[in-house]
Amino acid sequence: MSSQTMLNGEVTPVKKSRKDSNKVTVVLGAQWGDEGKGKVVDLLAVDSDIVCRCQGGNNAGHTVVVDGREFDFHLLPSGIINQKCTSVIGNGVVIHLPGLFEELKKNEAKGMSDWQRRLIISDRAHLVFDIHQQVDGLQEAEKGKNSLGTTKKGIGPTYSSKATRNGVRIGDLIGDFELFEEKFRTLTTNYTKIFPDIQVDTEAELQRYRKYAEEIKPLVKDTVSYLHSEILNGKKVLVEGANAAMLDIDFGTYPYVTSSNCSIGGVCTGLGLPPKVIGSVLGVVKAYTTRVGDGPFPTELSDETGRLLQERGHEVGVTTKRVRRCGWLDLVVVRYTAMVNGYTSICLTKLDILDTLDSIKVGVGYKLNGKKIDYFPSSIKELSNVEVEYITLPGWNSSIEAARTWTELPKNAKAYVLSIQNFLQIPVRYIGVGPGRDSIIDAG
Ligand code: 2SA
Ligand code: GDP
Ligand code: MG
Repeated sequence: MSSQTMLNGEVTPVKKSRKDSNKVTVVLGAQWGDEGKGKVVDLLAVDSDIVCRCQGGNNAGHTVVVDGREFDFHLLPSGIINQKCTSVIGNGVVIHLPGLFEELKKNEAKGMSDWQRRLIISDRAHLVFDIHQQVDGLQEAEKGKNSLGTTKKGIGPTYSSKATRNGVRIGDLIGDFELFEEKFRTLTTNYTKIFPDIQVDTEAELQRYRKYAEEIKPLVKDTVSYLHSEILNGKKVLVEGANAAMLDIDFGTYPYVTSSNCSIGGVCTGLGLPPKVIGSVLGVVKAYTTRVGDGPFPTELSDETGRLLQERGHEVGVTTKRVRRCGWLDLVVVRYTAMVNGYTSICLTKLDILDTLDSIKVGVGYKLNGKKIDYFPSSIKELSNVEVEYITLPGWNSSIEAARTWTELPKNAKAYVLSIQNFLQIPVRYIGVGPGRDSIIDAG
């Protein structure tokens, strides 16, 4: 029993729920994305009842490998293949319905069944229309050499529509269709005024969306109340962050970012969860760094080692098939994102990709104009000009793919992990040694 003082001064006892200790687990990308969040979510889904996406759209590409079969998820939470989990697409997500249905069909063909019973979509989530995707492409083309390297999935334009209050939500689609039609026509009229080259067959789109409305209706819920009551009922909730902190619209390398909050704040706003229900925050860190798209990347390697990481790591965009830029692990970046996200533990992925290196560098500090800096630059110009201070660690020159316990790792691999843990002062809980579901060490 706890107590609470009421305004009139009387003390009223407040019943403490038995389930007040039931906390939500969050998985977040700690670099520029593609750290291997999908695989970790798939692993943690085993002990979860509900897996949620809170932001982003089908720009994301999350890979899960089960018994040698590869699944790629874009809008669907990676927990969807777990038969006992309910998957929630939260209010903060932007949904391209043709893309969602295509993704469902593709995964059904790979053996994912019974998803209708396990998928819930927020009525507050915004819709990405084809017109948003066209605008994304046109805006990128207009920027020319200053383009951002977006996925052209319409993410930026849709979040813009949301912010300017011209957006159309799932709830509009399944509600009064006349109102939906009005909103859709306003959106397309506005866009065709700004971009006369846009191709849109409004009548055909409306017809298509009338069909989608029927298909989507059984899946739509007020996910805010749903999640609150399920948490109170003791259900275990897992949140899968998409993209990553360095792509966060506020904390990332703006403007070379995506258009949502991919850090911890996006979990609260994208699902309607109060901070007090959040328990562990797992930061997923790749053992080196990659970035797809434009923007500064202080530890980037444009040499043989960069190519080796790209090839050994199969570093290719899951959504766009673009080759990812590769470089050394940058702990200045991870320390900064740890500050924003408050990781309670780290999952270090793709350590196996470093197996063949004689020595490995890790970025541990930045200098500007010869002087060490103790902040993470917000200016692109500054970040592009930092001089990275590295430490060099010896490689282990052997395969760690078969290791399943901490003790099975070679001495130098352990030293690499420990130096990351010491620098960040955050426990490294999991270590990825291969793409498969089982290729992970739980260091406890
Ligand atoms: P957008 O499309 O507006 O979100 O693009 C803005 C920037 O965000 C980057 N971005 C990503 N970076 C890494 N991975 C992402 N998902 C896919 C993947 C990417 C792909 O898993 O590989 O296939 O290319 C992702 N999504 C967005 C993007 O590159 C821009 O820099
Ligand atoms: P996400 O966007 O963070 O979910 O990551 P992606 O799926 O875009 O990219 C991560 C890639 O690395 C995928 O191809 C995964 O199958 C693979 N992967 C994840 N963890 C490991 C690991 O520990 N070792 C190896 N070799 N591959 C991994
Ligand atoms: Mg990805």
